[in-house]
Amino acid sequence: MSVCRSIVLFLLASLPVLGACQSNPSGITIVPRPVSVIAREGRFVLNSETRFYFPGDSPDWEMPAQYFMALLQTSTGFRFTSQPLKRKLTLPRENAVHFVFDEEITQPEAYKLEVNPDHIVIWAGSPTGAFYAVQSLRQLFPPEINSPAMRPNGILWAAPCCFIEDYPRFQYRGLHLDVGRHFFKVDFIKRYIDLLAVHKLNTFHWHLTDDQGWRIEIPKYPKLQTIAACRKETLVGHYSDEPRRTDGKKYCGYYTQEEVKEVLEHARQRFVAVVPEIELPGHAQAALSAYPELGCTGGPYEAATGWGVFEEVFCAGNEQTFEFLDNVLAEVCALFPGKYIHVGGDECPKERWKKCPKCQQRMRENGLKDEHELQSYVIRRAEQMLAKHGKKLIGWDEILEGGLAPSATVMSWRGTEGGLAAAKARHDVIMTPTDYCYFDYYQSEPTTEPLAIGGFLPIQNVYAYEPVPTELTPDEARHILGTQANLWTEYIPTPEQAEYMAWPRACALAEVAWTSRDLKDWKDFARRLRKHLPRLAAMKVNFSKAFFDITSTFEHGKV
Ligand code: TNX
Repeated sequence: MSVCRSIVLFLLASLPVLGACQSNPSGITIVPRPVSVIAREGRFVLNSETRFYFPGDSPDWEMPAQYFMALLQTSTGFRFTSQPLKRKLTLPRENAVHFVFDEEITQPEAYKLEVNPDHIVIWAGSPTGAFYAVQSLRQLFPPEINSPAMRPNGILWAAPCCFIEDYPRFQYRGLHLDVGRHFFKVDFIKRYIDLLAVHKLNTFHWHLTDDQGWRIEIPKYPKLQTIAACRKETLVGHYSDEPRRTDGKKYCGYYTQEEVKEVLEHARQRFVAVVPEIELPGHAQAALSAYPELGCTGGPYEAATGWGVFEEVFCAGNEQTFEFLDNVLAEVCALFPGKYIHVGGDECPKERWKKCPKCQQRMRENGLKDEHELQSYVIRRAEQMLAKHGKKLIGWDEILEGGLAPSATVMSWRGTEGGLAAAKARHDVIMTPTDYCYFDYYQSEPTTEPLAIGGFLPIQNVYAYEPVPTELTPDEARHILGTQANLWTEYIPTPEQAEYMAWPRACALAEVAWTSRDLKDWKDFARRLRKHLPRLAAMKVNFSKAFFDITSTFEHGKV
């Protein structure tokens, strides 16, 4: 192509795009759906001579470029060269992928992407946007590009020419993993984060402590590692099964601080924020097994071996509890660079507090009228502990019950009411209602599925989710930061099964979180997902095939 034509195309591509909502009948099948995709004639073919250029004045810009090159090199076997450039790109070079800083793109996660027959250009206002452009771009190549091993020769590494403009609907796009009920090793956590990033999800909520195990090393409290990280055995079958059976096998696991740092670095390179969760004042039985003086009765306690909600919680009348929480949260704040720390707050039975003289005294001294207010007192103190380290508190919607802590962000899980009330009170909200966001629920006919907790959440229900309740005024709606799906692991003992439950439902969640509301369309999503699943297959993801049951039923007109 002539230099002149390159310049003209380059300028053309920089013009605002008309018809942003145009449907996209081409072979371009990106998930989540971008704001605008314009298919053009021709294709770009990647080969061993392709070069990569990125802005040379910030190390962060090298990250998306290196990420993309590593991905391509693994599957194609090509060895590429990259080169930092001065800020302004004057002329796109031939057979090159250019990462270009564009100061006019002010939304930090937005990008523009142009594929031409002889070059590719990614424009973004920040490396994050460039990273998301890479995630779209990889979906233009054959699915084998995602392979973790080199593919045999003979694949034409071609991407169709197009111009894409894109930015997210919500700033918070999360996926959660419970490592308390079952423990997942660092390699799997990294892979989980990889898959989040592929789908432009930007937050990993790491549920690190629960009744059945404490999974993060806190050097100041070594018994959290030697005692609280283990349970003596695990329930077999469903928790409602009679008679109750256990496996008799000790079950242990925790992450060292070094391992946590390794995960955090991995997440940083994928522009994923990690929100750690330290459960308080409920779901604390494992912690109490190590430090029984923090419970109302003094114990003894042991980490739970089955599932459910347990009465043994942190004692809210005991000042030692607050000292412990302050020290633990200080270590957690020091380790995790993000702005949020999740402190749980859910499912905290109040039986112990009702009978505990210290708790009752605390209530009298502080003018708290009931145990719900005592729970709010605990959360408020946790908020102050976090504020010392410049962090913000997130809690499950139970934190509303005795009055909200002043700047708490609410994760609404028991339906949307909690989120609604919090947004009306001008608190930030993350929507994660069970009916749409609980990936521990069955996704297909239970008799054909591995044992799960119950419920029924097929992928089309996930897709149908609308996170902003209609009751909110536009001003209140601004407090809905986004949405998240949760993967509770009572019935998910292995990495394979965790993937099975998460994918492809998380593809639907990603589209709910990323794609503009007016572009959401189940039929179009289903068409793209059919093309997307081979990409997940190339990544060796153990995704569920339940989607095919649903779509074939749809196509045969039975639903
Ligand atoms: C409720 S969601 C819980 C979890 C369980 C989950 C099972 C939430 C804040 N608490 O402890 O694992 O249900 O679906």
